[in-house]
Amino acid sequence: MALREILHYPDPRLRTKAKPVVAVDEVIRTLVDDMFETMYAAPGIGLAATQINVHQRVIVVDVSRDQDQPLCLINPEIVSTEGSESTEEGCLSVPDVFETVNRAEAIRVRALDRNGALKEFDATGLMAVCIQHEMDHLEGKLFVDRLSELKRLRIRKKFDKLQRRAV
Ligand code: GNR
Ligand code: NI
Repeated sequence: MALREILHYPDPRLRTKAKPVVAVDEVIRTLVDDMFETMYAAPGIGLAATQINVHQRVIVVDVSRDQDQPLCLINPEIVSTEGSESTEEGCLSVPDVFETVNRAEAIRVRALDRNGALKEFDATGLMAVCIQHEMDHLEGKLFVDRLSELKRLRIRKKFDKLQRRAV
């Protein structure tokens, strides 16, 4: 297992659209293991492969309090949604920014597991929020894209400033 480096906003690689996984093989299982290690170390409740510069449709999630309920979703799809809810979100790729985002309240998800078996299940609460947040990453989308123009500009300025200071 290995820790992988997490890309930070406004890195243009975070804008890459991920490709479907063609075969759930040992290479993918190693990727999944590394993603869990990286997510738990951060620590975070979810991670998309996009964030470690791997542009394949793989996400990992663990919203349990004790961080002992790992969930790996390969080629995830949202087959239906219900309601809407606002939750304060953060992102490992956008450090120290927390803003309220509106998303579907309940979702039905279809995905392959780490053995390549097709699963379908319902998610609500933080699990639903996190899966939608991770699936956005696979499209090259960040939670800041879902904020008002004013808030997004403010965040962009802050990171541009930080980056200028780093050079
Ligand atoms: O660790 C994370 N916490 C979080 C909190 C509220 C809504 C979404 C998230 S996901 C985030 C980890 C991350 O950036 N995943 O892409
Ligand atoms: Ni994120």
